[in-house]
Amino acid sequence: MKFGTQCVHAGEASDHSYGSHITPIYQTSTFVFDNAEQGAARFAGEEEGYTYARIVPNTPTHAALVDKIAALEGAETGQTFSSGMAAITAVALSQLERGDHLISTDVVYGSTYGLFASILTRFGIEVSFVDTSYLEKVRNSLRKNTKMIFLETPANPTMTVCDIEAICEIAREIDALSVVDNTFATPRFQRALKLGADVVVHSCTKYVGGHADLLGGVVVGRKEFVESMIPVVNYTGGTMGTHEAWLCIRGLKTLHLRMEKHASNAMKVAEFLEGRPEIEWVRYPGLTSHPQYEIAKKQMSGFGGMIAFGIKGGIDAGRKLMNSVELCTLTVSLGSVDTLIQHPASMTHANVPGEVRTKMGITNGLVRLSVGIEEPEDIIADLDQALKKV
Ligand code: LCS
Repeated sequence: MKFGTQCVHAGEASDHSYGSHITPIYQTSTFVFDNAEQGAARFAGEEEGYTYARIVPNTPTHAALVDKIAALEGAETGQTFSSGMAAITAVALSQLERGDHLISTDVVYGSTYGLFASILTRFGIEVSFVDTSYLEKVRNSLRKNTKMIFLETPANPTMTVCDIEAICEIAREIDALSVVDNTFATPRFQRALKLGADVVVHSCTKYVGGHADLLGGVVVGRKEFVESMIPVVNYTGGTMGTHEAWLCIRGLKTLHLRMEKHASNAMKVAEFLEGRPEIEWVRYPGLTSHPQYEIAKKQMSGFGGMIAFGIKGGIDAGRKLMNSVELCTLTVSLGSVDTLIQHPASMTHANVPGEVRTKMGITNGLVRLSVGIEEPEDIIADLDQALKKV
């Protein structure tokens, strides 16, 4: 099946007891056993089936979502979580231990930075933040104990792109696990597993859900890898809500259509911004001016809906712009059907120390746009009227 058909059909689990067309919401915390022997067999892992909604495989609604997203990413299987951060935490806690070394893209979502820099290090895990857009910097940061390379591409919020195929090859050479946060690109535009990654993570809060009405996360990869996460999944309990799982299934049915519109709108908005005298620079992977345009073109089949830009006059001008938009919404998060604008240095990445932010290129003048699926003329008209007030 082609991608768009998979979005609509993959994983759908109609209920035979009543003949429901759509995958039902199994809004139950626990499952009834036919007899005591069956309960024991399920807990012993001798019989497949459901036991308790925190315990893998959670509920049939969760299982249907796993099947759908695994199909879209080309993975064997996966696991859902209560948020993107719960998903990343489970990957790290299940694979790393004291004395191991983690290499992470230096520009990552603020909470991912926080998890790696201030929580994993407390448990004796060494962490290096590396500008993964330079292969030699990745090679130079390898250690004997490097166990995982975590990539975020395009990176939040600078839109820096790194070469997934080349870095996963480096990871394979040293037997380290490669993990790609595919939240920005989605499987519509970037198939990280095909490019050689072992594991893909998503914040489902963004394009997977697609409507800014849920929190969720997912991890996909080989069956053996996903099974290796089960103790951490079951014992830490970052379980996705059943209603959220159902909303994600519903969201994914239109992922292909939404992503195509997000991307075509973003290209138009990026070109508009690049032509404006008030704007200092624009970073969108689809612009030839993007420093890693060639890599983006090689590994992405579309460039997504996220744009970063710098405005002349720095943060004061940026604040004026954000306070003057009328159609665009001033809020964090991303990947919703509506256009969102925010200031990473004081919002999504406020927890990253100032000097680290500056090194990452998250300047005080950087403004981030999550371009929605409205008509592009209206988004551009709103930015135009707001820029005139700056
Ligand atoms: N990975 C990326 C690339 C993200 O952008 C985010 C959240 C996460 C993981 C974590 O996902 P969550 O736990 O929120 O589901 N990014 C956000 C942002 O840029 N604004 O608000 C949240």
